[in-house]
Amino acid sequence: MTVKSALFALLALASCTWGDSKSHVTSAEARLKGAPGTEVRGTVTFTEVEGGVEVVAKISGLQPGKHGFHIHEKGDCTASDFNSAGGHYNPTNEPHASPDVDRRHIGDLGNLIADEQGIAHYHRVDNRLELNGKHSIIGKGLIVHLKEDDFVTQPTGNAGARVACAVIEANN
Ligand SMILES: [Cu+2]
Ligand SMILES: [Zn+2]
Repeated sequence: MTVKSALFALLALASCTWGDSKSHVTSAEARLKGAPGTEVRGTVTFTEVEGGVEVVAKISGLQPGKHGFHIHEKGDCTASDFNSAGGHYNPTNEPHASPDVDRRHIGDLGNLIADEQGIAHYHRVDNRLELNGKHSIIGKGLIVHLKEDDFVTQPTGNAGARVACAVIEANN
């Protein structure tokens, strides 16, 4: 075990021991529901790893091309247009941006890229996502958009309609 991984394990343990009585969440899942008239489906997993949270997704039924992919502030997919999920998850009050810059919404995950068959694979280890603590993503919404996130337009990235929605649920 390296010093870094030992420290990570200790920190993870400490945040459980000293936090509330609930167990420390180490993974979560979001099962997407497509908007009416679409066939979008897929599962997204979130796993705590050294350096952040690993996000893995395989999503089908998309139009070929790029689709904005964000965590939104409310885990509520009840409205048919999924506007019930609110805006991008942004508890640190930062501008909308690419996931690869420091100042961004915590929920900014960039774009899914669907192939000619409408299937998108996504993999990222993200250093801003957390499964525990006050900025936890558990219980938040996950949205796939019709259009590409331009990383510039505030506060949405101009990604258009919401074609799929999920609630991020802890596995443990
Ligand atoms: Cu969004
Ligand atoms: Zn954003």
